[in-house]
Amino acid sequence: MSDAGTVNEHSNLRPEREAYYERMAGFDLSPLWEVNRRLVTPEPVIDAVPHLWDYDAIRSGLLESGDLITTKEAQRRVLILENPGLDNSHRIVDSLFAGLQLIMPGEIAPAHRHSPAALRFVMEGHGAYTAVGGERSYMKPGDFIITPAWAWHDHGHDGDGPVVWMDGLDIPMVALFGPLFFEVHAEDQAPDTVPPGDSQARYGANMRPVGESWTRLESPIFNYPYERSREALEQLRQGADWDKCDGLKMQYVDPTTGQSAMPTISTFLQMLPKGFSGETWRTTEGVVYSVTEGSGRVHVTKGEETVTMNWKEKDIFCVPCWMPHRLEANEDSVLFSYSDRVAQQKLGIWREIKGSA
Ligand code: 1HN
Repeated sequence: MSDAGTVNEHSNLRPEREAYYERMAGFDLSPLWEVNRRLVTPEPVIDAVPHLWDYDAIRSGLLESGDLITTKEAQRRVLILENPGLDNSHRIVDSLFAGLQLIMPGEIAPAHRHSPAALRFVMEGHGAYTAVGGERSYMKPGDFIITPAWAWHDHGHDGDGPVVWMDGLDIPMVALFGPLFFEVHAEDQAPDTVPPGDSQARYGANMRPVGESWTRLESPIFNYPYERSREALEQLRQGADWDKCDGLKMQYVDPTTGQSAMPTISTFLQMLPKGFSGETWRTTEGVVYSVTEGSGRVHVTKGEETVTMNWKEKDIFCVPCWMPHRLEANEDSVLFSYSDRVAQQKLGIWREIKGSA
């Protein structure tokens, strides 16, 4: 691999080289030495920008979609969170999709399955359920729910008032490799084959059935209720040694392995105490934050520029790959987040720098 210096030294050969490149292009070949600096950059070059979606500002527009299209017609009534730097490519950060989904009382979002995996994080409302792999689970604000790749799932709502959740999917990762598959179920609702609460009872009580060897890639728990995760944070804060960047940050895990609850998406819940002023952190993962409680600020540096985004309950914001950022909290705050950390770790490419180093 020659470097740019070598190219310059022989710049008198420019016309011959250009002619050569053109000839080789005819054979679908191109010279690495002309593109290597752009192909493998010394540091990440990221088009995605840090951005915040103000829930109060978008909520009425989201609810309006309920009058414009039914869940039956839409299949899923979702507004996609488009990163302003990524050209409407349906990504919130390079590797992840995010959307806000609305379901109204009496509606059914019909059963289907797809190769991308999904997570739900419930924003508001009561009475909606999701059925995953034949088991129904009612969704409450703050609950984190997994829909594994290629699992049948449908949603319904037999309560009152709108229910909204955030959808997080690994669509861009799957699209990069190619194997996007989608299939609609013959019936609107896949048959209930497992009694509600079954997976919690089997795997969510610090026990597991004897004699079973689990072979799935994702956690057998598919609903992580907020009240339990929140209670854990509340208990831990008593003796917490707060992380200087993250406050008190917990990762959702598969109880049978201790590994990430999902194979491609890492998921976290963290508490920042009132007055928290975090140190700078940078990581190669793209992160999506959803504010569960409280308010504060995040300062994110992209290139020469630092932006400050003020967040409050239900806002969603993203921090793309390798952008130094730090969190501050005005009051006791809780943040849910998801990222591509576990996928990067499996590929051996994940990095982080914590503190001012
Ligand atoms: C999907 O199936 C759901 O099942 C939500 O609720 C968002 C975004 C893209 C493709 C499929 C759902 C989706 C999706």
